[in-house]
Amino acid sequence: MTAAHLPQNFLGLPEADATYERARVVVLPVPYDSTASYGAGARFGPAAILEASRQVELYDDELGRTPAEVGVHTLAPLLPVMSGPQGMIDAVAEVADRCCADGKLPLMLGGEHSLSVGTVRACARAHGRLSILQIDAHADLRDSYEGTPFSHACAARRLLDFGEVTGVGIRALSAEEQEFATRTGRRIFWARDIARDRDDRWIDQVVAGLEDPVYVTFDLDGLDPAVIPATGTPEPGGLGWYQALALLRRVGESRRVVGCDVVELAPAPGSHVSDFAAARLAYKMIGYFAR
Ligand SMILES: [Mn+2]
Repeated sequence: MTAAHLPQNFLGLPEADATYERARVVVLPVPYDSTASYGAGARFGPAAILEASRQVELYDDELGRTPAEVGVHTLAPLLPVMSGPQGMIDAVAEVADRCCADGKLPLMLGGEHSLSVGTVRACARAHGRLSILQIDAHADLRDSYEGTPFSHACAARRLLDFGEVTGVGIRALSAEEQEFATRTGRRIFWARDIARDRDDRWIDQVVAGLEDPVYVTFDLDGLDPAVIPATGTPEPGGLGWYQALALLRRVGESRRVVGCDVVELAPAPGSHVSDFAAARLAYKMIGYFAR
């Protein structure tokens, strides 16, 4: 059997086990990166994650169960909207609206970070004001960037319309973003502070500041690039693999997560390290959030 004949869904599940009707989680691949400012290629992220996900072990040794049993359906990749990022965000929101209305947990695979505005908007419409947890190297608090308020560099600023945003792993921002963050009292857990916190007390502090319902947006550059080197705008430092998992697990155990995303994988030819880690992370999120 060639790759083309294997199921194209997340985790390569048999189609009968991956129907929309019985799924608790709906995976929404969005291959789009029109506002990328440095390394483009996030448009290839969803396909790389889906491909790598076939190699992910379905049994989770940490949780002692098989998270895929909650039902995981994968939608067809969303076609790019040529009118620009705002139109693309609207298209994401429309699909995510349906998932929320049907009681599903949407898991969006980007694609650039601006797409999170679409899933967050849908989750806020369905569930009310959100606590948004943003794992990211970048504050993404610019009001506008390269002529558009819907750039990836403005993602967190746009998310503020739908609830409080807590940034984790942040280690790159402009003076204007710093000023805005200080003036408006943004909750930011700096990567440099997390690195010095040997007891991981920051995790308690992050979770304490989150109120139900919660949305988790995971920009992969929030992780140390030693874990996932293939992102459009890598930054040294950042969360280790087990630090990230510990945070996500605690959030899932103590809060109600209504939606999530994994964005900004820009696959590097010749290496599957990042693709596989991103797929594994997305499956970990299913295990922690969809119970
Ligand atoms: Mn980022």
